[in-house]
Amino acid sequence: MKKLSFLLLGVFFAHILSAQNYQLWYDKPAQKWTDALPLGNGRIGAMVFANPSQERIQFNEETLWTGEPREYNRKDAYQYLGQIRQLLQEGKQKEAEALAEKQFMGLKSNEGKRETWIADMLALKGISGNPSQINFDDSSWKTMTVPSYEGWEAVGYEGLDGAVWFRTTIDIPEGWENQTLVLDLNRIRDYDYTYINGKLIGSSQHTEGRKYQIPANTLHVGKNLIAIQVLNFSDKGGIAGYKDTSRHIGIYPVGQEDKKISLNGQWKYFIQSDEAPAVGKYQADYQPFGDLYINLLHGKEYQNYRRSLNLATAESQTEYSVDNVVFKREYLVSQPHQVLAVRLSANKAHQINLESFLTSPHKNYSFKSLGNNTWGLSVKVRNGGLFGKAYLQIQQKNGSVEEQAGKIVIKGADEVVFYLTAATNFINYQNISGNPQKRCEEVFSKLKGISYEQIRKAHQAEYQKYYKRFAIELGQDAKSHLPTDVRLANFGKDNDPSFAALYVQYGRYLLISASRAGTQPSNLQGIWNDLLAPPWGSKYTTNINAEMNYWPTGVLNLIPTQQPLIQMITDLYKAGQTTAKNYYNARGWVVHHNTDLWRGTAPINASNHGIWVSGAGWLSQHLWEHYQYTQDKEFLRKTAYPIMKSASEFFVDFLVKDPKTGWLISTPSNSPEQGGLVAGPSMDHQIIRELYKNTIKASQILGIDYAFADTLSQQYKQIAPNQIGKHGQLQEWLQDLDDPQNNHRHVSHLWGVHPGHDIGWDIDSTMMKAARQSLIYRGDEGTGWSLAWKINFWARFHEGEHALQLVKMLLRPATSAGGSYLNLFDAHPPFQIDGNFGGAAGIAEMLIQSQTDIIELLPALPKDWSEGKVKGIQARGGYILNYAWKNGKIKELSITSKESTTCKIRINQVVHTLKLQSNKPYLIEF
Ligand code: FUC
Repeated sequence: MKKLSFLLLGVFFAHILSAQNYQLWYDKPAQKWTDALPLGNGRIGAMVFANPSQERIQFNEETLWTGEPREYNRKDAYQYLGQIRQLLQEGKQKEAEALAEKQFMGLKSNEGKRETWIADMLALKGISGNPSQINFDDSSWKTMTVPSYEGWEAVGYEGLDGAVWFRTTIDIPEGWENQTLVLDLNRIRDYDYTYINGKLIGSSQHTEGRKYQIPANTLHVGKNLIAIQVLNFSDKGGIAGYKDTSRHIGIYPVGQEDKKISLNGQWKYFIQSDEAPAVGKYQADYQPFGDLYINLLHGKEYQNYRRSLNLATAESQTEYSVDNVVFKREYLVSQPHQVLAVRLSANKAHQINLESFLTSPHKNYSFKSLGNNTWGLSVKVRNGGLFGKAYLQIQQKNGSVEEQAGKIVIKGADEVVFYLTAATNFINYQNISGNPQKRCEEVFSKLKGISYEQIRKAHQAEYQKYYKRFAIELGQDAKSHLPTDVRLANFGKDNDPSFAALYVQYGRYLLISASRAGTQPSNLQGIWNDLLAPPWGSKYTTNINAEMNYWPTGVLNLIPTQQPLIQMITDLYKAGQTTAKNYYNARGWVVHHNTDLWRGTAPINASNHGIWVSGAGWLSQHLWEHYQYTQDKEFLRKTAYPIMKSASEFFVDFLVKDPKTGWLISTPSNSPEQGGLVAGPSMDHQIIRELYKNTIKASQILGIDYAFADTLSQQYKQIAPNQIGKHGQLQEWLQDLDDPQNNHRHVSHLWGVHPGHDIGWDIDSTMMKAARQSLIYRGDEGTGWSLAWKINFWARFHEGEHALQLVKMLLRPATSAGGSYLNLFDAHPPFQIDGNFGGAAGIAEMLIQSQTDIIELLPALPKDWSEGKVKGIQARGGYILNYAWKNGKIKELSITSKESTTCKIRINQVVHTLKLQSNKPYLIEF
């Protein structure tokens, strides 16, 4: 090793930044939402479909959710804690869960009057005649495709909850009249009243498994009428049939399913009511806002199509030609100017002719002109207190703008720029008295006299403040001439390391776009959501997903994007104190397995997985990590420590002594999200140990609270330790219950390997081996986020080839198993953004680790990545590193420390001790 001159190294790394031109690009427009390209400024999110004749930009404003500030906690839940614990200790899990379900869950939002509404629907309110009867005239009814597994949402009825009648006919063949027949409808959401030839033959309130025996003499040879009244209260509705769409719904003689006459097809339908009574919900859902449509009035045939997203500039672009005119669209969402901007231009004058309008999936919306080339979209969510406004303004060069039949019509323009902003009445989780109109007006008043180019420049400068902190190259960039969907399809078989580098930068891009200072944290879908009933409410799941979203922040040099998470933790620290008191009569704060915009902290969903007590412990780790990477003592003193201390106080009060082992255990709780309600899941103990360890260290650094730190040290030693079970595995539970066949997506008991550091090669290699064995039993397959987590585990085991195998599984085209959609959004499936962030962080974990007191360079490098460079990668302790490697060996390295210190670093298998001066790069060549 020799020291290198700064100049040389500068030259060496200079090109890595300039050469970085990571783009997602395609040679065809988006068909599906998950083909569209995402843009965002942390607050406004946009999905660009880029169809030549009809541009659709679906957009979000991150504070539009259902719900409103309300009480989420049961006041007296604590009274039942002792009984629940006792039942668990006696091995009566089901009884404990039943009691907890009744007395220990959070409070739901108000229910509507379901009985009255059902009675009205059954009495045929809102309908003339009786659709169940043969002689009913349905000639004016429309048709719908039946079944639709994803609900009538999937066939054009987004947001519909209510009562819908369906009618169809079936021809019964000769010989079936005397047989017992089965009507197989399988899944209907939620209730059905099913009639054949006017006679009620079945009704069920269970979603799954409808198979009705048809009474004799109900059907006759020839044409028969089937009429079904479906009542749906929330989420997906209608006749859903089978998930395996090759299985049809239909009728068959008992025992002869192979003779089934299919009922799949177009059915007549009529919406009797779209006002289903509200369903009580534990937590709220993130909502879509609206869609900007721009219909281009040019020929339909196009050539030379290309749409792209440039990660270095956070801009999307579409180009194509129609009748020898080249059309171009540029799109960005600006943080400094708080607008989505779309510029349309052409290479010939007067070519832009279009119609445009805003629309929304919310039932309650309106779109109207506000004068001065400005239009407004108003939306109001159905279940809750939030409403929003989006303002659209148009600037054009030449041509004319007018409004015709509710559409903006532009003729003969050379160039058109659309500016869109949006806001809601949300101020914070306790206050919804904001004025969205005023917020939109303020944004637009700041656009006066400013050109698109100025907005673009300011946008790039602001975005690049974050993006350019880090750069990466893996191998040669040999495949970027291929469209992204082709690279995705080939990644598993090709050696395309540069695609993994692009994926890292895409993860950083998504995080910057979803999480800027002053905004809400990235939720399950970042800020991108087109559904009124998104999967898992598109909220914050704290038993892995919310945390995974922020794994890249330290190592990939995006600390500023953590601010929204830190703000949410600060809110939860307040909200969670009430829950700690009401449920556990404990000091401190607690968060169970989910939270939402309203900072719900009480248990939700069901007692078998909703009562998981370690959310605050895990979230507190992010505060400590923030300090680790920044060495910001003010942050530690003012923000992190009080919250960490309070989280620790909760566990000091909450942990109980297990009468059998004498250890301190966490009870009641759960090992997410399996095994039911238990006493003492390993994950909890790992999280609590880590929390205590970090809180003790923080108190030492700050020189405060020694007595409290001492209490934590005493308890630390008594917490149930990690244990190795009979299969050589790390036990997931206090008892040796693990099933080696269990391939559940959660791998919670390995929390101590990653993201925690309760288990490690440096701590106890026997325990590390047991953890590795558990991961082998669990298998590689999993949902998107599970694959991403496993990259991180294999990196921590120092097994680069296995980690790469998981990278390849995450970067495979989405199927019913986890992977990636065409726009490289992570597929759980469905879309869930955590895998993008966990995957990017996992790749970083293969290139650097710093959870021990030695920084490890290239700890899990696979052979295919034998050459590469990183610039601006971070290590705990306040270090920023640039390094390059060839043949798997570090060649050049520069390391800068925030403080003057001595640092240990493993380079090419050798540990070096470096004396560093604050902010002075230390340069080495090998
Ligand atoms: C947990 C996971 C699911 C999903 C959901 C958002 O419930 O078990 O897989 O990620 O969160």
